[in-house]
Amino acid sequence: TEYDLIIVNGLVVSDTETQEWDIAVKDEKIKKVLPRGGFHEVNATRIIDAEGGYVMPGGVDAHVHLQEPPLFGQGSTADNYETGSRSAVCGGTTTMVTFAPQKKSEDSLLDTLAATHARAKDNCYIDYSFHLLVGNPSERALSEFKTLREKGISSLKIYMTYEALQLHDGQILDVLLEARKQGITTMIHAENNHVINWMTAQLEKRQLFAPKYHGPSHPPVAEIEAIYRAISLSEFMDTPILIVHVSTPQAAAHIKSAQARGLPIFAETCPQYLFLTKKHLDGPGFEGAKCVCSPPPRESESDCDAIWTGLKDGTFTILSSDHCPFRYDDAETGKKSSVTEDFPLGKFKFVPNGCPGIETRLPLTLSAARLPLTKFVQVTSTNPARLYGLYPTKGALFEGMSDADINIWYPEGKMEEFELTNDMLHHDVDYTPFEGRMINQWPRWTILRGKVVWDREGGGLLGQKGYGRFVKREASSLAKPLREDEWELPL
Ligand code: DUC
Ligand code: ZN
Ligand code: ZN
Ligand code: ZN
Repeated sequence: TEYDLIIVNGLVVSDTETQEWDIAVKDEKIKKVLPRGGFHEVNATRIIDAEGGYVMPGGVDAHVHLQEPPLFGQGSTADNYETGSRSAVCGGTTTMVTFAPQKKSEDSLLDTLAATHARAKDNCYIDYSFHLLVGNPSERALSEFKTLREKGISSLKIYMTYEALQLHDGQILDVLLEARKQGITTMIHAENNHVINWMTAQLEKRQLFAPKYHGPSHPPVAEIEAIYRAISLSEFMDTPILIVHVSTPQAAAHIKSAQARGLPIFAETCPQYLFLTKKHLDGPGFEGAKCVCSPPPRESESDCDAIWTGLKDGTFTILSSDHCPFRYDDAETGKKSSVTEDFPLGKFKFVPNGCPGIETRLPLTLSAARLPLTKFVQVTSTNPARLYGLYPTKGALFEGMSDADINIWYPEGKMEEFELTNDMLHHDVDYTPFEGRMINQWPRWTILRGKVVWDREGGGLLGQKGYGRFVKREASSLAKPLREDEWELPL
């Protein structure tokens, strides 16, 4: 037959427009796109009738923690490459960029990359790449940036907080300078570790240990100051950065004004900061631990509103999950790791920071109906692909160029509103922080390189572990230094 698959009667949404197009797929690629009805009487192995539902490029989740050792409090992350990517595909994400974590005690980033490849290989349901997490910017590590680029890794992440990972400002400058030379984009977790430690000590002195005190231990100023500092260091080095998981309106304002000055400052936010507030950290007993992430959910709905506004106005380039799952009850002991007899509500400082969310990112956000559809596609697929050198193979549906990674949603009004519960999800985690929310969208079909890997009405998960492959990335097509010449010491 002429095509492997034709998708008809869809409303095709790209990052810029919505059109009544039909799409033909051949050999894993988008082969041809024609106005509705254009493939009438054309041969195809399979035809899917979208019945007026949205047809969008598959989700790209550029912030995912899988199979990581304890770095953010007690305990390792719950999902491995198999369960994490399985959860992703069941929620419409077809490409993920996870972290390859280099510990402070390790010297070589190439060793870190090789070890992470081994964890992912033959285990993924979706396509994947890695951001190298630089825990130790040794001379050796810095000298390896060039080889990383050659191996298809065009982004790094660094932390300004967490004892296990924190880099000081001089080390950050070392990383930014070498990243600039090699055309690498640097992601920064920006929170002030000294402020967090000081607040934690103040709270403990007052015998305040419950999960909800995670909130006050990470006050807005810790984020606002560190983000302003990160922007300052980026401007000094003329090196593009992406600030991950921004949660406060004031930090968003710093980012917006830097962007208005023309600086290559990019920012990310996550569903946690759109949907959760401090009241979710204040559940009965230890329940609040389910919403412990860093930065924490903020004060009120008006903070969430400001983050939605930042997505709409372009302050935030991407919306990622920051899927960083930990089990609520330990799988082996059935116990909560930081709860003891002396501390029946646990100690917030030991609760590992992070929430699961790789499967719920797209359905929750689309169901909220607070973004124009084109903006939704931009921040969840097209922009992460552009920012991290995957475009237009990923993040678009261009004839001859793009992989056939496609989500087909239910037609407007066809899906009854339903309650999201953890037992619907496919991760290896015993809760979701979004339990009980009413939603009205879920991908009906998800297609990865031409193969139907999720069919909600026809068996659910159809993809296979090992079908997902490593994608070599190019340099970012968004993030570039302002000046083209080499950085010179200002004298
Ligand atoms: N924040 C989280 O919530 N989890 C992982 C690490 C982080 O910075
Ligand atoms: Zn310091
Ligand atoms: Zn982080
Ligand atoms: Zn993270």
